[in-house]
Amino acid sequence: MTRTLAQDATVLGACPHDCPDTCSMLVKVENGKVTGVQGNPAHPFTQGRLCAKTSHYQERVYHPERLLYPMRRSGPKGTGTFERISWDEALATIGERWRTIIDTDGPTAILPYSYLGTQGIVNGLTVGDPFFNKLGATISERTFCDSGASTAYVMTVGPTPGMDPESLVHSRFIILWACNVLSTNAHLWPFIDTARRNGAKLVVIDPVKTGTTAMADLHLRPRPGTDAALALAMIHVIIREGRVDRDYVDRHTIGFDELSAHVAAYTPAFAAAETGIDAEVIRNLARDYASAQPSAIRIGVAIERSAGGGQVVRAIACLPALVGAWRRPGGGLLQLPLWAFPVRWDRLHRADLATPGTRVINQWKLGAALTGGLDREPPIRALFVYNSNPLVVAPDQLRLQQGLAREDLFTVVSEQFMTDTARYADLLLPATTQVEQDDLMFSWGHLYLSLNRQAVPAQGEAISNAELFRRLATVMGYDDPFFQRSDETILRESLDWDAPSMQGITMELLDTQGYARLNLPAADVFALHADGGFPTPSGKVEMKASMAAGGNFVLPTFRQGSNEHQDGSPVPALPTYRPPRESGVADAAPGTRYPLAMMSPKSHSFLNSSYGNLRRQAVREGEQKLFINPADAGARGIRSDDLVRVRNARGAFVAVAKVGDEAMPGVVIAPMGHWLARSRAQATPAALNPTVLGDLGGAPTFSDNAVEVELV
Ligand SMILES: Nc1nc2c(c(=O)[nH]1)N[C@H]1C(S)=C(S)[C@@H](COP(=O)(O)OP(=O)(O)OC[C@H]3O[C@@H](n4cnc5c(=O)[nH]c(N)nc54)[C@H](O)[C@@H]3O)O[C@H]1N2
Ligand SMILES: Nc1nc2c(c(=O)[nH]1)N[C@H]1C(S)=C(S)[C@@H](COP(=O)(O)OP(=O)(O)OC[C@H]3O[C@@H](n4cnc5c(=O)[nH]c(N)nc54)[C@H](O)[C@@H]3O)O[C@H]1N2
Ligand SMILES: [Mo]
Repeated sequence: MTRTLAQDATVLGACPHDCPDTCSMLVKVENGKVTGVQGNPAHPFTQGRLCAKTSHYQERVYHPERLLYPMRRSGPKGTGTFERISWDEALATIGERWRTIIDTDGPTAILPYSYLGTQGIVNGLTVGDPFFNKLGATISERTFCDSGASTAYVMTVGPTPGMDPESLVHSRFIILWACNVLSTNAHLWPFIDTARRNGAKLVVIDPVKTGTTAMADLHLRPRPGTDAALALAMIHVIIREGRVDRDYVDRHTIGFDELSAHVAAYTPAFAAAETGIDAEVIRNLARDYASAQPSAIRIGVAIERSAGGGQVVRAIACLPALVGAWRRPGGGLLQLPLWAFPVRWDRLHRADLATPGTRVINQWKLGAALTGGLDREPPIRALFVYNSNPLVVAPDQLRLQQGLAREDLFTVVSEQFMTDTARYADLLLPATTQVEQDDLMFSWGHLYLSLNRQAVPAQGEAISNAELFRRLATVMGYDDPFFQRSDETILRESLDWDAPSMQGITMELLDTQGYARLNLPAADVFALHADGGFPTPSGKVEMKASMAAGGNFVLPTFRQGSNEHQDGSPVPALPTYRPPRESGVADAAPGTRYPLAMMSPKSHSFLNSSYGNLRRQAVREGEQKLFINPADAGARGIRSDDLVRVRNARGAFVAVAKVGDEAMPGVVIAPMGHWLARSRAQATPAALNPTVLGDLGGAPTFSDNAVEVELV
């Protein structure tokens, strides 16, 4: 179906970004151009507001540096010199180069690389999967975000939406655990605020002082990656002091007796030694959390970013059942309500098109994969990047730069902008923004589907990701009509419209309202597990995880995965503390003995590395900063605004020091998202980040990173 685009209109849209809030947007079109966007006031979660990233989305759309035409490299790799070519030439070149590579090295010499530049069902995570599965390319294992936490969560409570975030208004006690809500999940804040005004207590557990921690009644600052010790000590106290909801535990959990014996060693004193938080504070936290019902825990994605990050979530996921928090609206654990959406990932991803046994490379290992470091045949000869900017978001930046600079590597990048990664492309393909395409959005932070309608024609010769893969399929001669499905068909086929959660939702409703709440209980009565019914093998909360039985468990979702990210150590059936690998540990792994722990959390005005090149946001963020505690700064003769070099064995970058108590002693913070091309020493915090994966789900260990800092 082709729609005529109005010259003047307000079009119902949805934010495309990889963020829990998935805002419903009103896109104002005047004379055929977007002149402004605003949050949809009718949307119960967006509530009429957009954020520091997207409130002027038109500046992204009409930015003078938008990539608008296919281009071919005309200078050395990395310099960003390109000349315009036609789409026909670009596609023919790709076809030719790929066929030659397939003839000599086989299709696994081609590596796709993508993540969530846009999150839509049509153009997002899985858009290229059927094509690359059919091609027989190496499978790129995407464990960028929350796959460690998700694995742990599913092992414990199953793939349940758990809580409705809107039901937080009913909570009496809220713990935000490794979650910087005011920056990364801002539209959740009004619900927390309402709860607080109703008398709820807010605890934030974060090593860093942030805008969010400033709002807390209690801010606890554990050393990064020691959270499991804290959670296990809470369990210890709750059990030892008889604060368990016995009835709930007896009826809806398995493994309580084993857990009870297991946590004997996890005393508050033990946790105090590991986390640096006073034992009495830990006892009181456990008491208040248990007694103030309903109590809620919101975990951030950052919770998974250390060697034992998966086990942190295993321990935390046991807590709500222990105290019976699931009984009432406003109680339980809030992770990813994404599990509520009946998306037909199998249909989108088409694993059935892949040859069984196809090589898998984890995305965190791109630097090694391109430089022969994985020692696997055939070497990667072609890289195809879309929806991602690995040079800034992936670790091992130095090696990655070397790999991308390889003259014999044929790199294609589909982008909206000349990102750091794009500068290394042989061919650049222009991509549309959200106002130039249709898409359907699920959410990982609330329970509404949103429909995004194209508002204006595509700029220049930019095309959507879905169109890109239709064209590539034609070039490669794939005549299965599946590869030519229209956006509208993909959109309609991607949901299970017969699912109970979709009852009452139609395309027509989405088209007129822009969004629709899944057919689930209203927030006021949302207590899915008041009477158990967890989607685990036992139907209960598995404190002792049956899915750990084989010593290995891989999340069965849309995330392409393999077993290869497991580090070989068995997955313990009971939540078990695993100390950080590098940060703050005396017996750290060899080559990792640096005195300070570095974290690189999200920046308020950037969306991962997106918006790093937009003036409004770049001005707000300023230069790359490094927050450092006065004790650590003093010992190194560093004062605020001094330039410092942050280094470890993997690399170094330069930042402006900010001395203060935002950072706790022994911990430094380098917010992520700044672009390499705008950095001082051609490096960003990713240069220091380890490629070591966490204990579950191939999670990154970016909060488990030891460094040294010195004056430049
Ligand atoms: N403004 C903005 N919003 C975003 C994004 C963005 O880039 N910018 N990115 C989006 C994406 S992709 C994601 S995944 C989410 C992430 O959302 P969050 O998980 O909230 O993001 P972070 O800022 O990485 O981390 C949150 C907090 O966790 C703390 N933290 C880090 N490691 C640990 C630890 O080991 N223990 C504890 N207790 N705390 C720790 C950090 O200090 C930080 O303040 O945000 C989304 N929203
Ligand atoms: N140091 C550090 N590193 C991290 C994290 C961290 O907290 N610290 N967080 C990790 C996490 S949680 C995540 S989710 C990842 C995020 O990693 P990515 O998903 O790679 O995030 P972005 O940096 O936003 O890069 C997305 C790119 O896609 C482009 N894009 C947007 N829309 C489209 C489109 O429609 N088509 C095409 N072809 N391109 C498009 C954007 O211009 C942008 O350059 O980063 C991870 N890396
Ligand atoms: Mo993420």
